[in-house]
Amino acid sequence: MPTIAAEPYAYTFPKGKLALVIIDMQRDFVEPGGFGATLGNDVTRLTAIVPALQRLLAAFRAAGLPVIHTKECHRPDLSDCPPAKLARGNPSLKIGDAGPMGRILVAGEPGSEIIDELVPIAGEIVIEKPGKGAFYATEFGARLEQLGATHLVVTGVTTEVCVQTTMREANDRGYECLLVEDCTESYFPAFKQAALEMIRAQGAIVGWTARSDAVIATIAAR
Ligand code: C5J
Repeated sequence: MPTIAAEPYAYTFPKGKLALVIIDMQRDFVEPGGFGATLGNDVTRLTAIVPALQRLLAAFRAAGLPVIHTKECHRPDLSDCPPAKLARGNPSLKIGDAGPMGRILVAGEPGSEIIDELVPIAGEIVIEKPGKGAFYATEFGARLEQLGATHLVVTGVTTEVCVQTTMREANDRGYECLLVEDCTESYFPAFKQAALEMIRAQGAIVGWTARSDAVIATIAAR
């Protein structure tokens, strides 16, 4: 089986079972004026991963492997946004309010779109999710089953929120997950580091972590 150098030990996957999952690389999280910024975060931290993520995405595309993008966003009438989520954090602009990139975290608005550098191409799956985890109230699980994917290379933002939640949901459903260290980022460096360590602790209790170069080397050699 193909093997990727990873922590806490080598990650193996059967051919034809691997998919790339890119979590929430949306303008609302990485650009000023979006959801991340309204919560008081320094969003510029997140763009550092874009070049590595572009290289990883290109490797999956070149190998003809499936790619799934997710977007955290809500219906325009906010019927899928729990009142608790709407009120949480006392943000300067709430979900659904008009901001510089359209209504905050609402599907179809410019802020909800994936950044230009990583924009999905024809054939790639895009999942709109109302929660932090990609499985909750979406067709993500069904699409993975259709693809026959059992092994997920997970990337995106933010490490300790939507990325980690999705990995935990996937892990409980029996998926083997690998988090790409230089293709995920947090507004809080300490939270990213803690999430990486939590995931791979106790013999990969949630999953593995690896650098993008190691993933690309294995994908390209298949
Ligand atoms: C957050 C996410 N942080 N994509 N969403 O609210 O991690």
